Amino acid sequence: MRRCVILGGGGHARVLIDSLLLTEQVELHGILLPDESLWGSDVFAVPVLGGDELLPGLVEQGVDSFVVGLGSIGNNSLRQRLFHYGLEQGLDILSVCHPRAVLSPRACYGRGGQFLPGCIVNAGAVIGENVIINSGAIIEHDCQIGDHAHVATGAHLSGTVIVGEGAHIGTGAVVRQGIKIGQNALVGAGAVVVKDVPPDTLVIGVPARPR
Ligand code: JB2
Repeated sequence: MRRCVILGGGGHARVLIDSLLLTEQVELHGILLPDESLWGSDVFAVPVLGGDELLPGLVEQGVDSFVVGLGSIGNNSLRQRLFHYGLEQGLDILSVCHPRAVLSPRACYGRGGQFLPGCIVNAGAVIGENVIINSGAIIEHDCQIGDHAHVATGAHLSGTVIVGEGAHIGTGAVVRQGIKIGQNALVGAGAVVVKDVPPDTLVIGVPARPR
């Protein structure tokens, strides 16, 4: 059985722990986070051990894997940094797949993907590394989702949408088929995207426009 630490212990980590406990294939050794006032507490009985600096010592104690436990709404750079930090310690990054996620066997999945309750990834999709497909999100056929991107709760991507590395698709957003969302772009909650979104651009509204 894998022995895993979770980096982060807030709202997103609570959902991940729930999924991991349902699969029963991982021993959750502990949580690392920077807020000293929470050290010694727990999340669903998983102990908060201390800060990220503990990680090399935990590896010596037999921890072999990690999960990036933050949602980092609107800015995926911290998730990206923690992904590389864990790998640099020699750990494997675990994927998290809720038993009620629907994942096509004819899609491709990078390391560390997180597939939360009720999400759908359809045939031919290509999902990068360290991607979050949050609860109820739909990734239609042949979409491409770049590394470190986050498709938030209930967002719907129609077929053949391309999402760039580090982009964030907000809660309940809808993206028309064939649209390209640039690297590190941010699509606001509830937006309806009918035109390509350039890199590093925030779009909001219906239809979505740059702000
Ligand atoms: O450098 C760090 C670090 N910075 C913040 N290293 C580690 N290991 N952890 C870090 N954190 C921790 O991330 C904080 O101490 C806290 O435990 C957690 C952030 O929690 P928060 O609840 O603020 O955000 P979240 O990213 O877990 O969840 C947000 O995004 C989800 C997608 C929430 O808005 C959720 O409602 C949402 N579903």
